[in-house]
Amino acid sequence: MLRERVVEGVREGYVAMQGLIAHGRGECFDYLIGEETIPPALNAERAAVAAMLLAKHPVISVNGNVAALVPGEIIELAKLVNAKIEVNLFYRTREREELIAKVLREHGADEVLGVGDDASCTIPELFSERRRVSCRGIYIADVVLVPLEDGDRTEALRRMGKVVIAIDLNPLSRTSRAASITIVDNVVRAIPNMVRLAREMHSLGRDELMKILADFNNDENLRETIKYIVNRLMKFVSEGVMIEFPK
Ligand code: PTJ
Repeated sequence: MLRERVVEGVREGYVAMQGLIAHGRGECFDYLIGEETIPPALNAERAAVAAMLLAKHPVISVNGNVAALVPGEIIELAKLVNAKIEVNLFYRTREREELIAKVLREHGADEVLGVGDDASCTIPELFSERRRVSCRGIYIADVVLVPLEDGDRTEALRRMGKVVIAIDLNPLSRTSRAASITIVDNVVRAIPNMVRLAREMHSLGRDELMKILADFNNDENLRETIKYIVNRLMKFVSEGVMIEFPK
C-alpha cells in the first residue's frame, strides 16, 4: 500500500522518479529492523520532540516522498510543536513545488513556505537545488526536521549551527551520521509517534525537556541501532530462517 502511494505520487507528478529508488532502499532497511519502531528509534523520537518543543523557529522540510506518505500527520505535528512547513526538493521544479504545496493545503496546511520566489535564500556551500530555502523558514530555523534527506544538505545545515533531526531508515547513511538527532524508523511510523509524543510532552516544563535532550547521545543511539540489527540477524543465524509447513 505504501509503495502504491509513492507510485501514485509519481503518476500525479509530485514524487520524483528517484523517489521510487529511495523508497525501495528504505524498504530494505525496514526489513532489517523488523518493520517496527525499535527502542533506539523511540528514544530519538522523544529527543526530537523535545528539541522541537524547545525551539524558537522549528521548521519541517517536506519533499515528494513525505507528501505522498504522511501529508496529514506532518501538518498535525507542525501544529502541535508550532513549526513552519517548507517544501524543499532535491529535484526541484516549479511544478513539483506547487503540487506538493497543494497536497499539503488539501490536508489542512495554512501556510506552506519554500514555493516559487519564497525560496530566495541560499544555504552556503551547497550546490544541489536543495540550497534554495525560504528566508522565513529553513534559513532562520534553529531546529529543522528533515525526513528523507541527503547528506550534503544535512552537513551544510549543521555547519550553519542548526539542530538537524533526520528520519532515515539507513543508519549508515551520511545523513544519519551527520544529523544531530537521527531517527532510524519509517516516516509512516516516526511521524505518528512524534504526534503522540508531542501531545504527551506538551505539558512538560523547559527543564524536563532540556533533560531529555541532554540525556540523548546520537552516536550512542546509532550504535544501539546497529547492535539491534546485528542481534536480530544473529538470531536468524542461530534459530534458522525457514517457515515451517505441515508434512
Ligand atoms: O522529492 P525530492 O526531489 O526532494 O527527492 C527526494 C528523494 C528521497 C528522492 C531524495 O532526497 C533522495 O534521492 O534521497 P536519497 O539520497 O535516496 O536518500 C533517501 C534516504 O531515505 C535513504 O537512506 C532511504 O533508506 C531512506 N528512506 C526511504 N524511504 C524511507 C526512508 N526513511 C524513512 N522512511 C521511509 N519511508
